[in-house]
Amino acid sequence: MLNIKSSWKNWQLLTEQGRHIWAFKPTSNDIDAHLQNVEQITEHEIAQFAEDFKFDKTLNPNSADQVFRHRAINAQFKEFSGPIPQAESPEAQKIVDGLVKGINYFSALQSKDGHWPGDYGGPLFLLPGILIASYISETPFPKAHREMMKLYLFNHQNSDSGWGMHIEGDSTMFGTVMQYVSLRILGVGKDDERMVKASAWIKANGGATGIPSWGKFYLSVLNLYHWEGFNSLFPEMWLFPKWLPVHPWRYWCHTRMVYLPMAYCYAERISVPVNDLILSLREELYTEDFATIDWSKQRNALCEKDRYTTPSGVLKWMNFFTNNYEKFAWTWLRKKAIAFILRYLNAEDAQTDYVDIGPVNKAINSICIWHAYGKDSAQFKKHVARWYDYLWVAEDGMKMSGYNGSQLWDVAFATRAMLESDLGKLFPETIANSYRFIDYCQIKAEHPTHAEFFRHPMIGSWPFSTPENGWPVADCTAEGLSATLAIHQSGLLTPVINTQRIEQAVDIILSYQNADGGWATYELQRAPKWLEKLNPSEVFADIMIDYSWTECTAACVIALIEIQEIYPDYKNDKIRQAIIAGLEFILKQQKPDGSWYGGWAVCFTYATWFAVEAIAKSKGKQYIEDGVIADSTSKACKFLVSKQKQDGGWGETFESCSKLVYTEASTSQVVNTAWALLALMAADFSEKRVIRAGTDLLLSRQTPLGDWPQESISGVFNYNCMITYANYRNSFPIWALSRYHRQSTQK
Ligand code: LAN
Repeated sequence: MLNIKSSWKNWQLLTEQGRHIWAFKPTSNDIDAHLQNVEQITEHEIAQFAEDFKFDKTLNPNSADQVFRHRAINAQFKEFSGPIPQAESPEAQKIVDGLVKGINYFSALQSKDGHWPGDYGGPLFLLPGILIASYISETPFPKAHREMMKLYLFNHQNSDSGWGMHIEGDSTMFGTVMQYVSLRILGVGKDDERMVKASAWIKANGGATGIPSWGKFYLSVLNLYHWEGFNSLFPEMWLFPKWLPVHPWRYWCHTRMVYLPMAYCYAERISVPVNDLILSLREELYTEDFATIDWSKQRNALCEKDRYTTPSGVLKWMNFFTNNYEKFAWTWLRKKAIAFILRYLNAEDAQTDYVDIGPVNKAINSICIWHAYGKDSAQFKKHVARWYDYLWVAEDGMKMSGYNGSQLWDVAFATRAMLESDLGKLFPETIANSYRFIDYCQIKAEHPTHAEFFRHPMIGSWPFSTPENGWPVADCTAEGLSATLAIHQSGLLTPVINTQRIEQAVDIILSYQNADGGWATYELQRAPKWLEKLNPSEVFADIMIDYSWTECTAACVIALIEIQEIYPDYKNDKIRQAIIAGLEFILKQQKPDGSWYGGWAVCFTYATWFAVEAIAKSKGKQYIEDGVIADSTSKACKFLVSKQKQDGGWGETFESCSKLVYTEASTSQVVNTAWALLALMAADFSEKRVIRAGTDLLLSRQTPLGDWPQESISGVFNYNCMITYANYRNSFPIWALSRYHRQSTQK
């Protein structure tokens, strides 16, 4: 049906309870069995890769997940066979047809275990990390993988020959040096024309001494930079008393879990032995002779193209102290710190079944574990097996995902989107599969080492990806709960998630509320905001503590309001208070122009949808005054209407996130359009033609099978790095159409 290039057929996605592994010509569908086999590949097949993974970044740097989707569609797609409900008018019928087609198409992408696999690439500093881990440990990826990685890296080279932090970004020193080194590790020669130009880009921009600190870290491990030129990570800080506001247990968990293994590598001054490749790279990356570089002067050197935040005076002062401390660090104290860090690393690996919290600590933990226990250790082998969980194949090659997937998150949105109108009930099998997955993902036990290593309680919570990852997230719990309630309310199946489990989820959500009334991501805000002054990364903002966010708060408030509707007797007062404080937090975040800034997707349309959804849902329930609700939502609608494009749609670029001002895309984007529409409909916006223009745009972009095109990148983290959410192009248009259908048939 869909045209599949021959190499695309050879790459198959194996899935098991949310875990995904891309396998080249697998002989078995069993993931563990497959990982035992070294893939065989011929020269001819390699040559074919170059043909089949040709990708033109200048058309759109975002791949459309065709390798996965085309196979799934050809294998599983069936035209909708049931009778399509008849609407009252031809105009209404168009919505019904588009919606049924959209859900039918999306259902064909669902895997047997109930989730929606999808591309979660975008950042360009992740694959280099895992390649460096494989290089230092002499554990190369199979040839087929290596070839695909090369293609990916070259496919994302910008026209100025450099690379960005992420696929849509302008070239930076971080992006360029990391991809350059990765390609050299993968065996590309320095004389390859593309490499010659990339090396020239690096030198023209001052050379690799100006790479940001995370790059300085990786280069030091590779012996391409000197640890002396790296600000001390002061490993002893892990031995601080817990009450100190600067103790790292208080950091945002991602920051904590990245600086932990970095501190181990720093304390051990890990670096690969010099060899021909390293010697050559030392010449390819710098404008001056490597031997004469004054390393201590490079600690704060930074290429201006990379700068996003500027280190504070407090941080500089602290660096002065810790860098000097290195000169006379007490051996016994350092040993004690290293021992603690290693125990913590092992605990994180065990708690996550070696998935780890994310792609960065996954790579660096692998390096530490290899260093501590060796290549043949059971621990290191378990790490290696999980490297594959993070790899993804699309028509632009093989990339590293920003997580081990977005499984639970996507299932929750897809399910809620489908069930928003009655038409979702035409797909009972899809819903039943989703429910099985949601049931499977809810976390049912604490880890034995949970309290010792600063973990927030998690029984009853949902993670973003899979239960193995095992890091509960506040808003993922809320989405998991809302999806569960939507399924229970649909009456399509007999509930297995019982009242006790629902109450556990509610309790977890309550336990996550911050003193400011908002909800953060994985944990409570554990330290004051001034800790941000110690942010050592020049490329990310607001990473030191877990902040309350509009979207996370809105998701939690929405789930709690639903709980009050369905389980009015459960902790009624407490939940009521939580909802009120949450709503007040959201109202406080509204900008004078009526919009909200979104921290986890692009951008104002995303957070405005979440906020309006929560506020509008509270209408008539006496949590806050109805007048306040009306003011806020009408301002939000005014904002959205002011951003509607001529063609009826909305479109934002990623620069909305990094620049903090609404930045209009040149064309409408289906995902932004869907968010804007969901907000307007939630607010019951009276000018229906505004809404109809938006739904018409969605329908006009729908493909004959029921898909939508992959347009610009939708996700973001830490303001400055973008991330792909491949399933958003289906779940949100479906959701917007469902809501339109529901509202127009209700009245
Ligand atoms: C995610 C993905 C999901 C996201 C939402 C649930 C959407 C959000 O509402 C809360 C925050 C959360 C859980 C989130 C946090 C940061 C993550 C984990 C990511 C964007 C995926 C990748 C990113 C992680 C930090 C990437 C590694 C980079 C570092 C700077 C460590």
